[in-house]
Amino acid sequence: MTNRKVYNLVNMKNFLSLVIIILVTVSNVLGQQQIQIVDAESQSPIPGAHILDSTGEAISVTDKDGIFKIKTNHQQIIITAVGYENRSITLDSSVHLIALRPAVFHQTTELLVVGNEDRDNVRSYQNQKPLQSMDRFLENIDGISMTKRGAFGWEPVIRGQSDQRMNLVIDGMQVFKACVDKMDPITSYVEMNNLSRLKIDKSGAGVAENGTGNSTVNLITQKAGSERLTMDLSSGLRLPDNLRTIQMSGNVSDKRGRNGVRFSGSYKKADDFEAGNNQTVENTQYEKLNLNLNYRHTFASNHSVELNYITDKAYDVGYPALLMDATKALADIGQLKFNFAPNSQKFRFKSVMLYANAIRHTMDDYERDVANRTVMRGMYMPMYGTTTTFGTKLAGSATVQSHSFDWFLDGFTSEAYGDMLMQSLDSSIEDMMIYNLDEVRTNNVGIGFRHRFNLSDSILLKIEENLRYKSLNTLSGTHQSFFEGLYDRELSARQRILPSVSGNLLWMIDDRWSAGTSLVYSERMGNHMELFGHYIYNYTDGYFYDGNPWLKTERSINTDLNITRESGNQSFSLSLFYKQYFNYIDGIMSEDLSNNDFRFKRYANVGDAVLMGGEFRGIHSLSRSLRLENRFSYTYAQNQTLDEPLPLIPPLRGFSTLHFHSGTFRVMTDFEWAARQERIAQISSNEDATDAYAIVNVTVEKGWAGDSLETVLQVNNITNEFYHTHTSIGNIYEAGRSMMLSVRVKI
Ligand SMILES: [Cu+2]
Repeated sequence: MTNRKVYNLVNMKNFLSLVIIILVTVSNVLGQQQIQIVDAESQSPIPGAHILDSTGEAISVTDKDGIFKIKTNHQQIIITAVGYENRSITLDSSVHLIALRPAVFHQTTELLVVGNEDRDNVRSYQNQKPLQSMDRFLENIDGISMTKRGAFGWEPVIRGQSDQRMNLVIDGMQVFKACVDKMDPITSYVEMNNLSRLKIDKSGAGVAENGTGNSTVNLITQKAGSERLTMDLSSGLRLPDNLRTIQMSGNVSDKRGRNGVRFSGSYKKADDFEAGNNQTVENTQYEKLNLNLNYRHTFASNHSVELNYITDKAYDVGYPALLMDATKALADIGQLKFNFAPNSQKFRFKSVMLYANAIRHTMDDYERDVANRTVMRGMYMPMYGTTTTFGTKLAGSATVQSHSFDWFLDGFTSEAYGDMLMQSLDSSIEDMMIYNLDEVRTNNVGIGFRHRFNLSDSILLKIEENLRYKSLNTLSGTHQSFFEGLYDRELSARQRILPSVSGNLLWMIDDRWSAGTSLVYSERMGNHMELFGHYIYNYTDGYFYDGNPWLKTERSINTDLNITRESGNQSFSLSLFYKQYFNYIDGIMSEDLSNNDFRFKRYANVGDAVLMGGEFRGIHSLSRSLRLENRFSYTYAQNQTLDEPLPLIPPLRGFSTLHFHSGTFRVMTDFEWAARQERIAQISSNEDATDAYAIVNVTVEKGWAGDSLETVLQVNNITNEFYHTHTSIGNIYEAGRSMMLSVRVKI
């Protein structure tokens, strides 16, 4: 080797060392890592978030893109931002993105009820019990009541508003009932073992996403996880109604967690139940099968694709409050969703979803004594209904001139059909077919925006707006000419542009107290039944209803106020609301068509209505093993034009639960009560007053072998109270004392 070569090599070594030294120095000085803070739900950046060290000292704050820079030498930091839950994290060089979960109160009356996760969160509801039905679960949430027509398919009502005045969606998907008598509320398509979270927006302030400004319940289903293999099996028997249940769910995934499959299934069958007077309530039996399959693939780029399918079959469902029973109710609900990995581009997609669902419903009165009933005497009237819906939902965020906002696009098209065959017992009278809905098509497309403004360290303002185009039409010539004849005018597709807007102010007074207020303006076009329904029997007032395609849009303004206090082991929340409706849509009598046997109403804009009330919720940890929850809700609702209460409004009611747990032994005692309801509708409906009641339920759970085996004993209505709720149509009595034993195995 020549000297020159040795010299060069030494030089090269020095040079390399120098490069390494420079690189190390640069990475120490400049190499502060850039980390972005984003919203866990929308993935949009969170500006103004504070980064605190482990002593609580502020060390940085995020810029308008949610970005801050920090040395990543394994230090512990705490991130705080208005409207989000604090998050503590240990930094290392792999951390580039931190997602914050929106606080429970970030929408003043938005409530996130945890279905199957986080059992020990002071903010979450604990009233969930294994093998509880979705109906019971919903009924115990403050501000929600259930309209009942027997043992099955209760219809949720938020703050006195149901059906067309609220949004009920599954993973954000629009699903329309196929039964014109509302026997098939879509809550029945998600079983408790497939529920991840229940997102309840009581005020409807989340208009960007909900599209309407209506109160919203979103049933969020469980998705495939990265667990290699888990399995959960349970089975139970309840007496005296012989409810038999078998449920299973499981998850499998490959080693790297890139492909995951989750499946769940349940089968239930029940006979007639007994009321508190030990009498059997006829026609309360049911049988139901539900299956769900979810597949998720995560790409190397961290984008992911999900495929979800739900099928639900209910057979022989008795409806004691109605004229007939459901013989078959079928639902197929499918969804394909693409989730984009978070990035910091100026315009970005969060998710794109395509969905389709088909609901079919068959009901008849072949099991009923039609010769001796008061309505539709002397004839059978089997009915069939179907809805088919296709839709898409897109979500993302964008930054325009340093202003960041979330955007939502939503579109669907749905077709509804319903018929009724009248078969007279008198064979000389020919059968007659009536079309309740014939090729009635709903088209909807909407765009929504959500803006957040941090007015100060502790005040967050949220503005949301949505603009929708909705059209309703019937493609059937005969159905069209029926309405043209009834109203004596020419009918074309009914279409509307519907704006809705909300403002939401949140004030984090200190680290325990927060207050919020919101204002929502909303416009609603009548739905397919209100515009194009024909000869639809309403069980609450005994009238047959005809639609009115020329209804004006119903408008509403909702204000609400919320105060929440949360500390380590106490939390309480008080919400008050006031909602004013204009052009309220309801049925009015049409004397020209009515006679002694058949009484008819038509949908019309009847004037103004007002709803107000509130909810209180308190959760107290009394000791390490004792926890008390108290909930109350009250709604006052008045039809201002008729000057009488609106129908089917629950009275003051409450729910208290005492939880005791010691190791794997748990006892929950519920005390459920309602005051007497004397505010009844007698002009627009034919309600009667309902007495007060109180019942006690006890659940005892014991885990064995490290909680992998669990036994549950549930005794409901211990005192065998004979009662019914005000929202039970036809005053059908509730179940008396019942006892259920179930076993659950987790692998
Ligand atoms: Cu039905």
